Amino acid sequence: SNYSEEPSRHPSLKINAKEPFNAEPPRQALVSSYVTPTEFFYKRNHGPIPVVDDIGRYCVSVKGLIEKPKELFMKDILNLPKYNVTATLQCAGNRRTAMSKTRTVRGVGWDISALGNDPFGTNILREELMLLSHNISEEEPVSLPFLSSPGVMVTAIWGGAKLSDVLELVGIPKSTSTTPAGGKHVEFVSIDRCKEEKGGPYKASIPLSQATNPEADVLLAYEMNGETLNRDHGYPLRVVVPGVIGARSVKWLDSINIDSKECQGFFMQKDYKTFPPSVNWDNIDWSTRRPQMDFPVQSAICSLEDMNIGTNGKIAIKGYAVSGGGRGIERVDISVDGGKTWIEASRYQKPGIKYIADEERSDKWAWVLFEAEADIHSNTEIVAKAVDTAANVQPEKVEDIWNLRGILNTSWHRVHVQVRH
Ligand code: MTE
Ligand code: MO
Repeated sequence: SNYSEEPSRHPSLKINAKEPFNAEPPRQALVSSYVTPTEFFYKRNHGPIPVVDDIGRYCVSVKGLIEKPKELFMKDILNLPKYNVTATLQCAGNRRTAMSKTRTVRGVGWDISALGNDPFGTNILREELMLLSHNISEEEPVSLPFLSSPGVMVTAIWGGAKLSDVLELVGIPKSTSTTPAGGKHVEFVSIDRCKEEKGGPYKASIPLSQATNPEADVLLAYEMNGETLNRDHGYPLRVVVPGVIGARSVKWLDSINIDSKECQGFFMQKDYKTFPPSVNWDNIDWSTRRPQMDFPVQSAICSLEDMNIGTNGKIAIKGYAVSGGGRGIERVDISVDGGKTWIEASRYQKPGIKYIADEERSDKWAWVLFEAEADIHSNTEIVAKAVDTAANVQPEKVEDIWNLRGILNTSWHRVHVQVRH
């Protein structure tokens, strides 16, 4: 591994780990605009950023269960119709810190003094350590801790070719949501190298039915926010799978593989799965669960951190809400008394235009920003919860959805406010 050619990054990013580089923007930066400015994109990596300096020779090989395997050069991708899709990418570990604080894993079998030997300069929480010791004892590669507050999120205008058009070039016909799927999968393999794959590339897959359906808007993106994709985010080409956890949007694409089964890589089979609270690192059987795809309904308050305010403070409560699978946001409820009573926040995607959860009039793959105002006179807890168009609602307590890998913390988002007298 070689970290000597990392790109430069914005100084305001909160760095969770340096090598591989993992960082998130301050939460206020997230709600300052609907489309996240490129420098505030979160960065989630598992190895050094690859260097692709000869774009003329760069190609993606498409192979596997197809009649005409093919090498696609950048010019072939650029020749296809270009689509701009506004989509939110959210790491499955978004808001993990709060989940880590709530409960430790059962059957702790490692030395607490490992905390003093923190190689990452962060306060590694208990299940992250469990993961480390588990992986070490199994002689598996070490997975780095990745703690995060609500910032592992980005909304961008991704520009690129539709995967359904790319697959048509190699003879795979387009589908609709009612076409029989045939059970095949499309695997994306990266150029990068990571420990979890024992020095091999990062990879993931999605069902072929999703890949060939133009309506699913899966892109091979070469642009974000109207500019050439930068190195941190996958230059020259990355996959963007709208509506599912960020882990499936493979960066630095090297090859596409059509297979009869799901990708067997670490991040599909040994990570990014949820387990019931009874499962711990001693009794875990990864094969009992499917890889997580869709993101459940989520929201977070970004205009406030736990803080002190003056008396009679009017405060603005702003944040984001988003669901997976293209579901819209039906409602965002705000409480300024810890969840006893609620008011409804206003919602928008385009500033000044009321959001309507309707595919024709809104960006179905993107977050919705919300806003409410309140008068705070005493110490309290401010809470946000969202409801999506399928009437899914965020769970109240993080304890109820706790899972040992610390993913998908979508519990009510709470901010504590103290009034100074
Ligand atoms: N692709 C490659 N090749 N390597 C990676 O480490 N990380 C994944 C995904 N794609 C990753 C990857 C994860 S877990 C997330 S959340 C997103 O990329 C993060 O994308 P970003 O860094 O562009 O924000
Ligand atoms: Mo992620």
